[in-house]
Amino acid sequence: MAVSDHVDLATFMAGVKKRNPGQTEFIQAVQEVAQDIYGFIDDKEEYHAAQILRRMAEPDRVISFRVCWEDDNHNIRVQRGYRIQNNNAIGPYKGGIRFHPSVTESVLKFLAFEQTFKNSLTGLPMGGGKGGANFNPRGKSDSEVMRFCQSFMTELYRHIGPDTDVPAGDIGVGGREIGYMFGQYKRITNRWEGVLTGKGQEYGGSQMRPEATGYGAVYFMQNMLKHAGHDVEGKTAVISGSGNVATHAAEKITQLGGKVLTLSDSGGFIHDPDGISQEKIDFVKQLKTVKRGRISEYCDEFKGASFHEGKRPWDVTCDLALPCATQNELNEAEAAALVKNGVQAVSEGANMPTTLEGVKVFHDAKILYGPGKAANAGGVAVSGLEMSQNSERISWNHERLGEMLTELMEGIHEKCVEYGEHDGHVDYVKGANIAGFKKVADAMLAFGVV
Ligand code: NDP
Ligand code: 2IT
Repeated sequence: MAVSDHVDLATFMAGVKKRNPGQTEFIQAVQEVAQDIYGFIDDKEEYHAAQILRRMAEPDRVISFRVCWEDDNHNIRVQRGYRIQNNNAIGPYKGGIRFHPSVTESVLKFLAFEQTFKNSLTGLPMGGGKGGANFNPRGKSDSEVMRFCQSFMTELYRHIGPDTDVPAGDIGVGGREIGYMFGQYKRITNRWEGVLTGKGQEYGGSQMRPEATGYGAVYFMQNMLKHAGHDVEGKTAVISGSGNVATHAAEKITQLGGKVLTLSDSGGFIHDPDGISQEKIDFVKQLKTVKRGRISEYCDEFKGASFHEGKRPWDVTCDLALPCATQNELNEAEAAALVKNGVQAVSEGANMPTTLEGVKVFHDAKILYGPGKAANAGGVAVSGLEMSQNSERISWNHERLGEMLTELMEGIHEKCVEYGEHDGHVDYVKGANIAGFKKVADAMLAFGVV
């Protein structure tokens, strides 16, 4: 009989900090999960005895590699690439690839850890992984991006596969980059298979995948509001970011009769009191994915709007807030400003956009707060559907996928309510953490000591 190692939360976290020195984002993500899981497993000795949480917080594999490429001026450039394979208990590793100068092992480990819970919540058979590189696509030519993507895949291909690990997009990785990487994988392996998701419609991509994360985050918000007896219609929304997630979140809020007031990028935010209509959203999509310009250019086009350089949008009074840019973009003071100005619901399109202190402000104020691992799971859920379509060599239509996304987000909301509701209030963080944990943990118990 194994001797139980039933350490308390503080001792557990001290161990995580000691084993991952300086990895602040990773430690933050584990802390946020561990505080809920400790409450849940308090009377469940089997999880302690099998060291389940400790095993989940130790990635199965951290792969790090050199990515060498040549820029347009024939300079040789060297970047660091990664793939973190966190946990494959319930399915192949699955999660995006991020190209951004801020990418470090800590950032990708936090994302792979979060992804494990998120993917479990979808109910689909996907484990958790994440990858990326400290490559900055901004200002690079298409051929530079292509050469970088090809070099990145020249190492990555040996670690992935449709039943092993299936990457997708994330910050700095959209349709263009996925195309270059898929082409290189196919060239090296001579296999056409569903090894990446977020592919173009012409070569096995799923309908609804581009929209899925942003739409899903709004559906999650809609579900939270509905559960509390409210609706999106007629409400004002503040959104950060202006990439894939932000623009599609803005689109769905607008379609549901809400009014979007802001969008942002790393240079600042734009505030449009008239509301960011579909026509304006289309302009932003074109600006960001084709022209690859800055959000400040919005104000040259639409005169009623103002640009706030170097600022984030959380001081703008609103009913709904959707952080859709990056981690730790909403701090304690900003959360307090939102609450003071009467925000009703926050739905996180980004991963861990709110600091631990900010989350506490939302928690104490008892507002409707949907954490990223639940609220933005629509993207990876439709990625899971893309994998199914590729395996079956068929494709489903837009309408069918739209219905499936709606149902998946309802299912995730229900799981959060099941594990997070207490005295008429839903703690969505707790609900998401426990529901996500339980499925992976029970699968790990079934495997014994591996
Ligand atoms: P994009 O690359 O399409 O857009 C990213 C946006 O965030 C840009 O507006 C970018 O501005 C801004 N941004 C990035 N880094 C920073 C920063 N350090 N400070 C301020 N703004 C920043 O990425 P996505 O829309 O795909 O991703 C946004 C978030 O959503 C990320 O947290 C991602 O992990 C998460 N997510 C994405 C999913 C997907 O399917 N794509 C699925 C689930 C979550 P700039 O152009 O100035 O860099
Ligand atoms: O954070 C995320 O869930 C993503 N970037 C999408 C992952 C995926 O595999 O579609």
